[in-house]
Amino acid sequence: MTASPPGGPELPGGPEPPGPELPGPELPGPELPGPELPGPELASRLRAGDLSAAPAMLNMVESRAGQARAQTGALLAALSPAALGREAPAHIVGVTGPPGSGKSSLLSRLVAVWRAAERTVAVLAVDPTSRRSGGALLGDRARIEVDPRDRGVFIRSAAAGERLGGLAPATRAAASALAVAFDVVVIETVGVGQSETDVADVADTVVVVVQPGSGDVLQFLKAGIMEIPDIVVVTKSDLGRVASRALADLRTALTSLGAAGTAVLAVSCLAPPSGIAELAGALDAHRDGLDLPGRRLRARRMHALADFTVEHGERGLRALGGRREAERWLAEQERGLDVASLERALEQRADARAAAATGRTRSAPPA
Ligand SMILES: Nc1nc2c(ncn2[C@@H]2O[C@H](COP(=O)(O)OP(=O)(O)OP(=O)(O)O)[C@@H](O)[C@H]2O)c(=O)[nH]1
Ligand SMILES: [Mg+2]
Repeated sequence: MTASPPGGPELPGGPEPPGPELPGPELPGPELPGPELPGPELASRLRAGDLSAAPAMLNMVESRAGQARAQTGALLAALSPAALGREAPAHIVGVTGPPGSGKSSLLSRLVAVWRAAERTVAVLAVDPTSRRSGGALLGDRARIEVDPRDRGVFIRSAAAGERLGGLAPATRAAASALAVAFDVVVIETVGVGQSETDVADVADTVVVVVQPGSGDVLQFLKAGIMEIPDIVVVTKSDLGRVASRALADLRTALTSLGAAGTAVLAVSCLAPPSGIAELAGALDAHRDGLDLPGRRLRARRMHALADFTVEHGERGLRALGGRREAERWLAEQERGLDVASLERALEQRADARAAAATGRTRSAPPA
């Protein structure tokens, strides 16, 4: 008899690939897809709740190779609500906030609460270190800490999108695929403003994290730069008065904006942590009160538009009559369409509009 792997619980579902795949090093996936490429195969493993399909799925959606992109389309189609017969069951949570506000520290604590409740968790941390924004000062940045033997947690750094703090299409695809297999899917992004809007396209619940003494969020809220978050968290409440002051200011601001119902919570992640269970409760409460199909439908449409924009650029958007017009048109499309079908529909519309415009110029030369 051979020794069993240390701490490795037996997983159903056939031979396991060698090596512990969860949570894995926080490195971007290799450019070349692995042998597991076929999207439908990965989709059925995720549908069966096989969490070990997550790394291969991530590698596939992050690959820019043509074959991988086609397989990603097939994966998303196989995991669409039309194919599943329902929305993917996970709670997709977006966690966003300025660099160093304490997002990763908070997630370490939240993941522990979720795991204690036996909920499986996937975290996509959009890593801005290679980008202009920086992030917490090097060395001051906390990693999300989890038990490396725990196969119920999957943590991966995702590539940042083109825009500062924005979401790459791969992150949207990964989040919707992970939502089929995991109980909670978290997207951590740095920034407030654009990234908050992007993450709101994807997440069921958006948490904006601020640290005491930073007025950014207050200003963004008042200036209307930021949409009203679903939940605001003031971190580092161990700092005392400055934290309770931030909490009170945010509550006042939200009330004056007619959003008194938005939960504002204080947490501390220093041992012993505080406010974490309350936050987990507020997240559940938000999710319970949500029009989930409506939110996910919007997410798929925004995902298709993001993919289209990456593919065809600003010129493509202009062919659609601009972003607003594209969103308006998408809102009229059939509810059951998956992301790839929506993207194809956008492409056809852009082509048709471009052809019509050319026709007009030909038949009506300028006077
Ligand atoms: N006093 C105190 N410090 C904290 C708390 N939470 C986080 N910190 C510290 O704040 C710094 C930044 O924390 P992170 O969790 O890395 O913040 P982040 O928002 O994920 O940072 P980026 O990902 O770089 O944007 C670290 O030095 C943490 O130790 C807290 O509750 N209290
Ligand atoms: Mg972080």
